[in-house]
Amino acid sequence: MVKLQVFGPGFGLVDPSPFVMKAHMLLRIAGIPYEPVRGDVRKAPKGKFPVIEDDGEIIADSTFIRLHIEKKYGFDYDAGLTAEQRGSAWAVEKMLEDHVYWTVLHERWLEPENFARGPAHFFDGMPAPLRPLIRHMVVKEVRKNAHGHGMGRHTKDQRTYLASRAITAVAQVLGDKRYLMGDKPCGADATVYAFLTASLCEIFASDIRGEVKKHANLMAYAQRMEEQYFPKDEKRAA
Ligand SMILES: N[C@@H](CCC(=O)N[C@@H](CS)C(=O)NCC(=O)O)C(=O)O
Repeated sequence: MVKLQVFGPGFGLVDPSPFVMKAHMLLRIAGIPYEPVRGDVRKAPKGKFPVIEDDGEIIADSTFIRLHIEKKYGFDYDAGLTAEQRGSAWAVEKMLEDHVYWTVLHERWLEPENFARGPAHFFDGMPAPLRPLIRHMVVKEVRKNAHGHGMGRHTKDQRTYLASRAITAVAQVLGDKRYLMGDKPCGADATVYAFLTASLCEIFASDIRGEVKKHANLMAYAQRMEEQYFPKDEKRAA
């Protein structure tokens, strides 16, 4: 069975990482049985999760996981879509992974109150005397990465503006459809679900959550996807 290496449930979510949630969804949409296993991200081939192991093959990165599923299992996530829809779906996905991801990351890791509520606890298992040092080092690394990406160079208002434009764009593309591109899920729905759910996480003080809540269609979508792909019992177990 496919093994999906994950951080494991956290922040009331199936996984604190939107990219790991996306991988869960990709496997579920394709109907591939899999087992989530907690791994050590430092040992991941690209130093990031998600990673899957499939019959001895290791695939790192959510997009390459999608491509692997398409190739190995002959599952076309975007079957039935026009070329224009395929292009739009891909663009929506990459927009979320660029602007919304880095804004969520910034809110969670680089706003001290949010950090204390969430990511700080990732280090609770470490020896107490080392904990503050390790937290400090990891936050420094996150800040460096956000700066390197570019989103970390903006003001908070500018980041929120860019994220809110992305969220509005998703709402505009979704309209009153059941899934992003129509009446069946496509590849980008895995990403849309993952990033909306991450943005809506209740434990953080978040401007992005407020932006998502402005769109009734996105709220209904997130709930529908949750009920369809992450039934309540399983969520509670998480
Ligand atoms: N491009 C990657 C991004 C994955 C990613 O950024 N994962 C983050 C968690 S959200 C991670 O594992 N970070 C660990 C680290 O940077 O040390 C994908 O699509 O899978």
